[in-house]
Amino acid sequence: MERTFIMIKPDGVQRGLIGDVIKRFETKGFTLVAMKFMAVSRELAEQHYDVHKERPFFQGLVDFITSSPVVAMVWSGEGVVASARKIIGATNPLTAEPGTLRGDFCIEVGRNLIHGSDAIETAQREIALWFSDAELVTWETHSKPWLSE
Ligand code: DAT
Ligand code: MG
Repeated sequence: MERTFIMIKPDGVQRGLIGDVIKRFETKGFTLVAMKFMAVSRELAEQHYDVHKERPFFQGLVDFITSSPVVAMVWSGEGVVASARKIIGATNPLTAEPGTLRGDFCIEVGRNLIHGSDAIETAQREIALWFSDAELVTWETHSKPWLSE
C-alpha cells in the first residue's frame, strides 16, 4: 500500500495543533503506520531538506526544524501521497486554499505547520530516513470494509 511521510513542524507542536493535524488524516480514512515525537538533529534536518541545500532559505529552514520538537508520522492508503499534499495545501499559507491545513492554520511560508512528501519516491526516501523498518507497524483498521469496497 502507498505510504507518505508527514511531519508536524515545531510551530504546529508549539501552537497546540498536533491533534488538529492528526484528526484530518484519521477522519479522511488514511491509516497510521508510525508516529514519534522527537527533537530533530541538525544532520537529520539537513538530510531531509537536502534538495533545498543551495536555496537561500536553507539555513533558516534547518534552524527552524531543529529549534523545537516535531511529530514525525507515516500514513498509508490508496493515493495517500497526492491526497496528503492536497490536505496540507500550498507551500505559501497565504495562497493555500481555505479548508487545507496551511490555509486554515498559518500565514507564513517559514512557519507553514507541516511537511508532506511530494511524490511516491520522495516518500520512500523520507520514510527510510526518519524511521527504521521495525517502527513501521502493519495492521488493519476495523473500519476497512466501511472505507473501501
Ligand atoms: P513544501 O513544504 O510545500 O513541499 P518546498 O519543498 O518547496 O515546500 O519547501 C520546503 C520548505 O522550505 C517549505 O515548507 C518552507 C520552506 N521554504 C520554501 N520556500 C521558501 C521561501 N521562499 N522562503 C522561506 N522558506 C521557504
Ligand atoms: Mg517539499
